[in-house]
Formats: sequence, C-alpha cells, structure tokens
Amino acid sequence: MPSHAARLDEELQSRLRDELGVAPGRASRGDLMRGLAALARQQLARRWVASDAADRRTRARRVHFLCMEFLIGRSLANTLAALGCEDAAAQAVQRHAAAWEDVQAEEADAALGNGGLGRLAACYLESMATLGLPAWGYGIRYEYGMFAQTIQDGQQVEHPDPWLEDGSPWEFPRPDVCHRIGFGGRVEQGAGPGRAPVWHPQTVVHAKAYDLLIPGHATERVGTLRLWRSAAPALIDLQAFNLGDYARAAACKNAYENISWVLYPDDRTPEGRELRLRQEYFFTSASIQDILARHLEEHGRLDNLAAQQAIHLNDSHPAIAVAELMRLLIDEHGWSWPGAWAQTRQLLSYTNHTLMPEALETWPVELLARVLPRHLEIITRIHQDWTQEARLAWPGDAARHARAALIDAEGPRVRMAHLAVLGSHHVNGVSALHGKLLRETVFADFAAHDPSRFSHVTNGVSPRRWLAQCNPALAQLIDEAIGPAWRRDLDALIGLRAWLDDGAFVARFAAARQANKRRLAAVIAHETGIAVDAASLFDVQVKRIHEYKRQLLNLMHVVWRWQSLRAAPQADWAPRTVILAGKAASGYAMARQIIRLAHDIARVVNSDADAAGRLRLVFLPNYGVSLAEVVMPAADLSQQISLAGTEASGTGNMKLALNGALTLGTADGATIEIRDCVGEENMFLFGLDADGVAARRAQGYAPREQLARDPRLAGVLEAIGTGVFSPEEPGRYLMLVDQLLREDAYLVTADFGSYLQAQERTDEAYRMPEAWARRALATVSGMGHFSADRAVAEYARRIWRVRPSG
Ligand code: 26Q
Repeated sequence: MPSHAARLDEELQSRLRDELGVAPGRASRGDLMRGLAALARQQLARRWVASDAADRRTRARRVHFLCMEFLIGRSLANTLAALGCEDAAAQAVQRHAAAWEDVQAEEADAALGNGGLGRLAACYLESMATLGLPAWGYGIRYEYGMFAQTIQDGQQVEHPDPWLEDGSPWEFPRPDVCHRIGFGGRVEQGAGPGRAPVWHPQTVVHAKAYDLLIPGHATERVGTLRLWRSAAPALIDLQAFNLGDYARAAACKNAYENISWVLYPDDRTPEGRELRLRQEYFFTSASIQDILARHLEEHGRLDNLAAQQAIHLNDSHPAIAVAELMRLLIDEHGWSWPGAWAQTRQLLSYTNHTLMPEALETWPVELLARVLPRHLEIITRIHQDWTQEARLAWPGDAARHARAALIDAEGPRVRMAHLAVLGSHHVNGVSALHGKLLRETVFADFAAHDPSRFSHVTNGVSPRRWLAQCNPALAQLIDEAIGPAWRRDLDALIGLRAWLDDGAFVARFAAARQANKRRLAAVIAHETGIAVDAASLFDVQVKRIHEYKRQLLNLMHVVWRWQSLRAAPQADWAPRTVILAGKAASGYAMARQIIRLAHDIARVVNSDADAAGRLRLVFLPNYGVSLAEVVMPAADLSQQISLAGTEASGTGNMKLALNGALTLGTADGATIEIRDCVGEENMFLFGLDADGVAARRAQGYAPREQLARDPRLAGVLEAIGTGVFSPEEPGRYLMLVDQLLREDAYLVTADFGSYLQAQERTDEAYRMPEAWARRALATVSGMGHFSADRAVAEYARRIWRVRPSG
C-alpha cells in the first residue's frame, strides 16, 4: 500500500469508483472511510495468507485464545498505522476536503465486550500479532454489541447497537467453515466405537466462521480473530416452510439464530440464564472443533495435540471446554479416560479476572442435564475423581471437601471456575495482588494442593492504540526525545527521565497535554452542553459503574467540595472539572441510581453561582473505546478508588498514567505495581489496603460509628439523603444512603476521610503547574512495564510455550 499521499489517493479513487460505485469528486466521509478500508483490507488479506502459509509450512505450535468478549473499537487508523501509511491516508482525505478525524468517526465501534476483560483481549490479539506469535482468537460474532447509552432526565437509557447494519469492512466470511453444535437430547451408553457413549442431541445448530484480521505493527504478520455466528440448518426451516407454516418456520429459525444475537451485560451477578450457557457452549464447541480439525489437517493424528496446540480460557466463561475436549477425544476419537484427561490438562490454561465470590459462574445441575447431558456425565466423573483426591489429601476435613468440590451440593450447581482450575495446567491472576488473593481465597484449596500451577501475569495495554494513536501530540514529542522505538519496546520510555530537568521540554509536554484537554472540552460541550475550563484540573473516573469501584465515593467528594466552597466562597479554590463516564448493566439498580445521582448533583452544582469557575461535574454519555481515546490523553488526575482487594487489575489505570495523568488511588490491583514503577511521590494514595480491609471486616465494621465521628461525612450524606439534589423527589436517595449506613459493603464511609485528605493534596500539587507537569512526565517514563507486549510475551514463554514465527 503506497505510503505516498498522491499515489495512495490514486488507488483510493479507483476503489471509490470501481468497488463502491462512487464518483471520487462526490465521495462522502463514509465513502472515504470505506474506500480506505477496502484498500487496507486487500493488503491485510495478502499478508494474512502469507502468515498462515508460513505457520503451516513450519508446523508452528499455535495458541488459541478463547474469550466471550473482544472490545475492538474502530480499526481504520490502527490498521493504516500497522501498514505504515496512516500519514499518507490522512493527507489523501484532505484532498477530498475532509478531516481525517471525521473520516475515522464514520466507522462504527466493534463493541463486542463489556469493559476491561474484552478490551484486554483486543489489546492482547494486537500484541500477539506484533510479537509474531502464531495465534488465533476465538469468540462470538454478536449481531448486537454493547448497548449504546444515552441519558434522559438524568437517567441511563439503553439502545441496541446494530454495528453490522451497514456491513463491516474488516470481515472475511468463511462459508466453508461450519461446525455442528448439539444441544439437549439423550446419551446412549456403550453404543459408540470402543463402547464409548453416544450423545444424540435434540437439536443441532450451525456455527459459521467470520474472520477479522489483526495486523501486527512493524511486522508483516497478520493474526486472526475467528468469530462464530449461529445459524439454523437449512433443513429445519424447510420442513415447516414446505408445509406453509411460515410463522413456525420463522420461530424455529429464531430459536437457533438468537444464540449469537446479543452480548450479555456484566452485572457480576450471573443468574444462570439458559441463553448464556448456550452461548458459552456454542462458541467453545465450535472453537475446539475448529482447532482439532485444523490440527488433523496439518498433522493427520491427534496424539501430538498438546505438543502442537495451546488453548487459553480467558476467564471461566469458556470453561465448558474442559468437558467438550474430553467428549470429543473419548466419544469421537476413541481415547481412554486417563489419556484424554492428561491431554486436556496439557492443552488448557486459565486466567481468572475477578475475585468476588458472587461473580463466579455456577450452573444448576438440572439445567446442564437438560442442555448438555453428556457434558454433565463427564463433569460428574471429574467431580468424583477430584473428590477422591481431596479426601486423600485432607482426610476427614469435610468442610474443605465441600468448599473445593466441583459440584456444589447446594443447588446442586457446577462451579465453572473450579472446572477451569481442574482442567488447566496453569491458572493465573491479572496482577500481583490478585494472584496472591486468588491463592489465599477463592482457589486456596487448589493452591494448597498444587501451588506450582498458580501465578499471575500483570495486565498490559497496547502502546500503539493507547499512546501512539490516541495521543499523537505526545507521541511526537516522545519521538523527538528518545526516537520511535518505544512503540514496540515500551521500556524505552525510561529514557524520558533524562528530560525531566529540561524546563523547555517539560513545558512542551505540558502544552501537548493542554491541547488534548481543549479537544476533550470541545467533546464535553458537544455531548453535554456544559462549558468547562480547559485550565482547570481534569479529574477523571471512567469505567463500568459498579459499587466496588466506588463512583459514589467520588460523588461524595464533589458534594463535600461544593458545600465547602459555598461555606467559604471568598477562599482561593483550585478550579476543578470532575469527569465521570461509564455504563451500568441494565438490570443493576444501584449502578443506575449512581448515574442518576451524578446527574442530580451536576445539575445543582453546575448552576450554582459559587461554583462558577471553580467546580464542574460532567457525566459523559456512552463511554466506549472511541470516547476513551479522547479522554485518556486529556486527564490530569486518574481516579482508581476501588476498595482494596476488589479490582483484579484495572487497565484504565494504565492507559491514563501512560498518557500522563497522576493517579489518585487505593492500593488495589495493578495500581500497586504502577506505584512501584512510577514512584509513590508521583501519586496520591489513600485508604485501607487489602489487609486493612480484611481486618476491618473481621472486627465487624459499623458505618454509623464513622458517621458520628466525621461531621463532613454526616453533612454529605444528609444533603444526598434529604433531597438537596433531588428537590422534586426528596426521598430519591433515601435507600442509597440507608444502605450505606447499614451495610456499606465496600467501606465507602471507612475510606472517606482519607480520600478527602488525598484530594486536598491534589489541589496543593496542582497549584504548582511546572512541578505537576514534571511529575506527569516522570509518570509516563515509568510506565514501560504495562505494555501488552510484555504481558503477552510472559504468557507465551511461561504458560503457552509458543515462540514467534516471524
Ligand atoms: C458473567 C455471567 C453472565 C453475564 C455476564 C458475565 C460477565 C461478563 C463480563 C462477568 C464478568 C465480565 C467481565 C469482567 C471483567 O471485565 N473483569 C475485569 O477484567 C480486567 C482485565 O483483566 C481487569 O483489569 C479488571 O480489574 C476486571 O474487573
């Protein structure tokens, strides 16, 4: 693809004319986006074919990354950058009188994920390709991704996300790749080859493959993300259809095709809905069948399966893979149980992404019996074998046997995380603290039994998307200082330390950040109508709305600040803009209420004369990858204020710090490791640590005692609870306040005082802009460790044992 603007424009014009049927002189921004994507697509396809051929030729060991979510966002700028022609493309569209940013904005986000987990998977695929690993991602081609959020009367309203409506320029349908996925039916014992059981499913759904190609940066390698769409077998439609019963034919088709219809929202309280189980099995079975088929095609035998393939379970959502592999090896390929079990445990590895016990998925045995009867048999056998082992390991310790069991006798229910642990050779957490807590809490018994299998790999983010692409002003400055190699070797950022005492450089760094803040201010004005001062401190908390993330603590600080500045309007208040964004799962009432409270507080504060020029509260609707790309480069302060021990890692904390925000946070997740890398003196840490939380809970924490001790807390809760921000409905937040004072499950009231103190320290620091900018630059220089390349290289070496193949 030409890296010269004039040549690229020539090719763009022929695409517009020949492929899109558009006169180049009349091309709209959407046409330009599609024309450029078509050009890039051809290039990608060529490179992909070469990468795949090389892997086949060398019989490379592959890794397969199974994940329910891939939160990709837009791909045009990223792809053109990978192909080395982004600048030329930007200039080419200018010849058509269009702005490059506007052309990019025409592409719909591929939002096939909820948040951190899905975005991490997308960053990792990009790193796998960039590192040259022979890797395949596997997931679901949801027809509707993450819902779009609007705000009406201060409340979240969800809208469907038909991201495929106009087609995706990046998809490669593979009509020949189709696997059959069974559901229901019965198992016939001893009827198969070697007296293996035979499963007669009641229904069979087709899984059809659609590939998205993932280009590596500064390499020719292109990786694959294979997504499955569910389809009814043609025969099924025809029967009812031929009888003239069109309604029944349509209903039947829907029942099959709804499996890949829509992404489940993450409310961390899995209720065991049947469609979710069907989704999990559907994509897991299709992926495993695909892996086996490709292996057989290449090797002609299965006994070297684990030597040639690695399969990674990204969270327990695809944990049914353990039973599916066993079923395929035993029932379809005639393996013995011990042989199949050994092979399975050599193939699979598992990453856990959450600690909260209530978030760990379990399925009622009764449901599995109905939907996946053969898998339930296999799970029952694994349960029995493990129970025996546990009895030998801990004789007489019935409580422990029950706690560690695969099938929880209460319900009874199958614990999918335990299934993943039992079936994997490695289990890892996503930060040092999370790994430690996994070993000490949810997987304590397994870790005591076999400690060598447990470890952690601290998460990382893509330096390409989360610095080079989203923050070109800073990227250019860094290039001038240390050269461009940091894009593939983020540790090189440490070289910026040599510039910390160069006043002119630090001033240019501050100016680049200031420009980013003006860009965000324009977006805020456009989206919310609120005018914010780009010179004020941009105080940012952007992430899914969850009680454990404690957006409420943030709002309580805003209320306290507002009350304080009204009490002392003549005092010298450092101007501040508090920016919140994030989606609440539609069924999560408390999270929705927090969004509403943010809007109620914003309405009062933003129209108060005393707050003018000093305090603004903004809720940016529809947070997603593309909005994050504007927010990350423009934040001064990054709020990472989850209760210690609840946020497995966090990745927004990394993106914000990488772009120069200082962190205001608790000692939780990867924030602890950020502290170790950028220095505590460049952060504002507060609150209980994980041990302190455990100790406080063990004492029996009483929020009301805290209330009696801290008049600031009492004042804030009184204002919220009595309707100062909701005068039209004074009791609107009574329940919320009541819950805080009765239970306060995430110790918001316990950390409140320490949080306010930390906030005061941020004010003092921001009064010295040069010193602040220097600390921000020091922060960037320390963030090399948090590259997704480092994380993926660690997985590849230690867990997957795959090597770059060029
Ligand atoms: C489960 C069952 C039914 C419906 C939904 C779900 C579900 C869906 C998504 C449960 C959990 C999730 C997502 C979890 C997640 O995003 N975890 C985050 O993972 C990040 C990457 O490792 C971490 O940085 C975050 O700390 C962690 O919260």
